[in-house]
Amino acid sequence: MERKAEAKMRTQVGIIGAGPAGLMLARLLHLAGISSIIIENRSEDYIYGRIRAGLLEHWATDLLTDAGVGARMAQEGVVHWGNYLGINGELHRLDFKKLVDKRMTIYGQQEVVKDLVAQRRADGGPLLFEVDNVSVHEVTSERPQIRFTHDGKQQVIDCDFIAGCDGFHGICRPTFPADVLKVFEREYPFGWVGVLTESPPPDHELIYCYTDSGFALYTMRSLTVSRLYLQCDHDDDIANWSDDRIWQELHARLGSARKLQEGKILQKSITPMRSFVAEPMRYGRLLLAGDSAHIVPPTGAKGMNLAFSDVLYMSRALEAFYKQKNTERLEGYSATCLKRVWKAQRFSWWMTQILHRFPDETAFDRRRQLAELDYLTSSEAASTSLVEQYVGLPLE
Ligand code: RFL
Ligand code: PHB
Repeated sequence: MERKAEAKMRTQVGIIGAGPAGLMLARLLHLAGISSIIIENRSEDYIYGRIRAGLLEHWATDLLTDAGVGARMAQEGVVHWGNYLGINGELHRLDFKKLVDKRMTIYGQQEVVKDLVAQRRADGGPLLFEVDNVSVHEVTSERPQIRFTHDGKQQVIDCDFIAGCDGFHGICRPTFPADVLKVFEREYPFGWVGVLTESPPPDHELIYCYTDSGFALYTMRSLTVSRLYLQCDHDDDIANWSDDRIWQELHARLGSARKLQEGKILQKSITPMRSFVAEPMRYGRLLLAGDSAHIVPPTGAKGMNLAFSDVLYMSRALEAFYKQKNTERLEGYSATCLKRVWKAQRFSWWMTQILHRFPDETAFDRRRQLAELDYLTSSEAASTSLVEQYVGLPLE
C-alpha cells in the first residue's frame, strides 16, 4: 500500500502551545461550539513539573469557575482578602476586602494546567504532546496551515485561524514581518532566586518586603508548602545560593514581625526580570496570546492573568466571527488586548521599581522609595489604587 507523505487534519482554530493561554482558549472555544486542535512541543509530565505562577486575580478565578474548571481550585486554592507590604521589617496590611471588596487566589499554574488538560480530554478535543518542527504558513490567507512532525510523521493542520499561545520562546511571533512587528523592552538589573519549600509560609497572606538587603516575597502553594523569592544579582548563579544562605537571607529580609519556619527546599532556580511587549498581536489570521506577545516582571503577579484576558478576548472575537459573521472584534483584537497589557506592564514596572534595590541608585532614590511606600501605606487613596490594579482591573 502506498504510504501518504503527510497526514492532513482540519479544524477551525489551530492552537500552538498547551500553557494556560492555549488550554483556556480551547475550553472557551469548545463552550462556544468552535473546534480546535492543540499542539505542544513538550511532554505532558514536563508541563506539569514547570513551577511558575501562583496568584489568580478575582475575575480570573471566576473565569475558571464559569468555564467549568474551577472545582479543584475551590477545594484547594487559598483565598486572600489582603496582603502585606514590609518596609525594613515593619508590616503594613492592605485590606482588599475593605478597599475594593475583591480577593486573590493562590492556586499553582501547574494545577490550573492539569485541570484544563483533564477538561480538554473530557471535551474529546485533540491535544498532541511532543510535536516537533512546528511552522505556520499562509497566515494572510483564509486557509492558514500549521505543519509539524509527530511520532516521526509529517502532519498538516488546515484551519481558519491560528492561535499563537507558544510562550516567549515560541515560533509564532518571529514569523511576523519585521516591518509589521514593533517590540518594546526593558531588562532589570537583577533577578529573583525562587525556592519551593516543604514548610508553612510565615503568614497565610503574601508578604512583599522592601529591605536594605534587597526585595523578598513570601508566598505559597498551600498552607504547608511555601514559595519564597529573594532579589539577587543580574548575572547570579544558583550555585552561589546554598540552602543555608537562602534561609539566612529569608530570615533577615522578613525581620521579626513574623516567624519563618524552615523546611526541605524542594526546588530552587533564578528567574530573570523583564518587561516586553510585541505589537500588534495579530497578523492576518495569526493571533498571539499570553507570553508569546508580552512578558511582565513577576512583582505584579500578572503573567498568567494576562494570558487569560487575551484568550477571553480572542474567544469572543472568534465567536462573533462564526456566529454573527462579524469581524469587528477580530480587527480590534490587538488593540483591545494591548490596552489591558500596557496597564499591567505599567503596574508591574511600578511595583518592581518601588520595591527593589538598583545598582545605580542614589541616596535620593532610596528616600523617594521610602516616601512612596509611606504614602502607599498611610493614604487610603494610594493603597486603593495599588489594590485595584493588583486584584485585576475591569475587563473591556
Ligand atoms: P506558557 O506557559 O509559556 O505556555 C506556552 C506553551 O507553548 C509551548 N511551546 C510550543 N508548543 C508547540 N510548538 C512550539 N514551537 C512551541 N514553543 C513553545 C511551551 O512548551 C508551553 O507549554 O505561556 P502562556 O500560556 O502564555 O502562559 C503564561 C504564563 O506561563 C506566565 O505568564 C506566568 O507563569 C508568569 N508568572 C506569573 N503570572 C501570574 O499571573 N501570577 C504569578 O503569580 C506569576 N508568577 C510567573 C510567576 C512567572 C515566573 N517565571 C518562572 C517566569 C513567577 C515566576 C517565577
Ligand atoms: C507566586 O505565588 O509564585 C507569586 C505570587 C505573587 C507574585 C509573584 C509570584 O507577585
